[in-house]
Amino acid sequence: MVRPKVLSIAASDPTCGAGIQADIRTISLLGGHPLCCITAVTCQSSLEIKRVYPLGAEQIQEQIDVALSDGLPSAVKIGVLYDPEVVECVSEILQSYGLRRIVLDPVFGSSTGHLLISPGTYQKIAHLLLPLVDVITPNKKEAIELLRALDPSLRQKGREGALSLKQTALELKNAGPDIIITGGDTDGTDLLYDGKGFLSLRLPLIDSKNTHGTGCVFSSALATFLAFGFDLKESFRYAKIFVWNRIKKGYPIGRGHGVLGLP
Ligand code: PXL
Repeated sequence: MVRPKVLSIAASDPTCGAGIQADIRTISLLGGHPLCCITAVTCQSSLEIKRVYPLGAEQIQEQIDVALSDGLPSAVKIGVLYDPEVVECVSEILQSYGLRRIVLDPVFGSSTGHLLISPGTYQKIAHLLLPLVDVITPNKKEAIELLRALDPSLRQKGREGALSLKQTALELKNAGPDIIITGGDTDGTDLLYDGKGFLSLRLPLIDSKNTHGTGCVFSSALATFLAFGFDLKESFRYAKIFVWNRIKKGYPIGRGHGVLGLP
């Protein structure tokens, strides 16, 4: 059996609920083979992120160069990119290898409020990376941050609060990629806009504390379905249902947030 390779470029989470470890669990469970490039090492428990040690552009370049010297992945998932230089480096890598089916989860911080990027990074992501990826998976807050990064005058104009989900997606599409705005932190509706039309998917919200890493699992599931050759709408449906079922099977790992059930 051949397993399609999915490259995850993301940060390490020692609790294995989020980040690169969640990506490895998700990609493997869905029948893909994970390739990994670690962009930063976080020190965290279920209660807190204590510290983040970012890796430099050189280390990221070398991890990818060596892993990809043996064959290219069928899809790519990008998570935490800590510094503007790393965003530049990853942008060059995507272009020089001609990588395809690229999913960007534009992580801003953890749900507990710990920043996972340095100042200026979101601007670089917005201007340099968005035009190079196929689809982005922000939640509503990250989507607004991306719009602000693209158009700093948005805040002065006081428009951002008034933007509907559809308007937010339409404006982000101007930067290039298809958009899936995830709504697990609002009403459970995820909205896809691919430049032609909207696809809104809603499943009942699950009342659970065991949701650490949901965004990572969703974006790596989406990349894996794309790697198998499903189109974006199919992959979106499958990834959403997959994540919903995995939240149902979530479990605690300590005194804080628990994780999704990924055997
Ligand atoms: O869910 C965002 C995220 C991504 N990557 C890592 C994380 C988190 C949230 O805590 O720790 C490594």
